[in-house]
Amino acid sequence: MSNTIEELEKQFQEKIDNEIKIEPKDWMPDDYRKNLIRQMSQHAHSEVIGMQPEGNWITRAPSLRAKKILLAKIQDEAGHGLYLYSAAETLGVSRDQFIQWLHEGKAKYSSIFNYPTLNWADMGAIGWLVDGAAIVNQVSLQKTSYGPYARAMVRICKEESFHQRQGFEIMAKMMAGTKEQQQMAQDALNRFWWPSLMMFGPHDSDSSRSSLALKWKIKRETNDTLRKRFIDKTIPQAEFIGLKVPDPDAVLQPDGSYKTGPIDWDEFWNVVKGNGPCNKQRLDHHKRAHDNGKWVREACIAFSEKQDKRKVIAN
Ligand code: FAQ
Repeated sequence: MSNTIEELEKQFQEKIDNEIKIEPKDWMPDDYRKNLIRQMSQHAHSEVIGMQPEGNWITRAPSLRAKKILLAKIQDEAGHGLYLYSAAETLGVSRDQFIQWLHEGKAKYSSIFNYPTLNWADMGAIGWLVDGAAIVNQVSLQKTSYGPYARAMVRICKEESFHQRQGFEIMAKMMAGTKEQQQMAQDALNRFWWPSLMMFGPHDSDSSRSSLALKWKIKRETNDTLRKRFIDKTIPQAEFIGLKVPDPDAVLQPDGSYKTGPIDWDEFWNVVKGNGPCNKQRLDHHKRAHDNGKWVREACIAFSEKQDKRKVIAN
């Protein structure tokens, strides 16, 4: 006798409550699948669009060493996008569909990548702050309830922590340099601090997706909890190399954590709605690259079909 929806939902929630991973062929509620498709594809798009602000600086890196490291880092981000698209495809949506939703503006990517990178210090700020924020979020997501997403996160976190350190190294080097280099580092922190805090999403009270995502353990911790963890880790790092976060209200409390000032949520929603400084540029660039890569995709498919035919003949 087949199970009723209520029974299936109950069994599903029991698995989640008992920390048993949900795998692609398992039964899952439609809304669980939809929420995962949305979050995982947005996460994948963020990794890929996130290559653009840094890609802009490969040809202008100040040394061969810096160029090699930046190239490797950006290549890693492409890999993260690929793991995440593959993991998201296990939910029954094709890669082409994900890209189409991105191009039509139906899928989002992280707000942070709509800010421009003006000079080399911004490479330091992105690695240190943006990858630093991404890690805090992704370490938590290693325990997400969907198996393929959790496993992708484990690998991504290992690489992301190297990225964070390379960014901090750039900032530390600049702070040990000339007055002008120190000013550039401080200016980069001033511009990227608040957008990095916005990466964690709206306050918990305004986070429409959180309650179901937490019940289903897609998200393991709230936006504000993760944001606070990032703030408490990062302010001492800034101070250690002589930088100051651009928040006049930031105060160290007796328990070792920081009280901070208000985030400009109007700016956040404006960027999320497509009106940030680089939204149009980022999406146009992605569309152009996708169109230019059409012949490569076609050639790959033609090659794999040819290989398949050869196998059939050989057998
Ligand atoms: N930007 O209800 P919530 C990286 C949207 S990876 C744009 O709180 P949720 C690596 C949200 O989609 C960075 N939109 O939503 C790297 C929702 O809209 P919707 C990416 C945002 O999903 C480094 C609405 O606001 N990481 O950086 C943002 O429960 C360097 C309401 O929000 C991930 O994607 C935002 N910041 O929580 C690469 C991690 N925040 O869809 C290159 C996985 C919120 O209903 C270089 N994602 N929104 O229309 C998550 O953990 C969650 O999706 C959150 C948002 C925490 C981002």
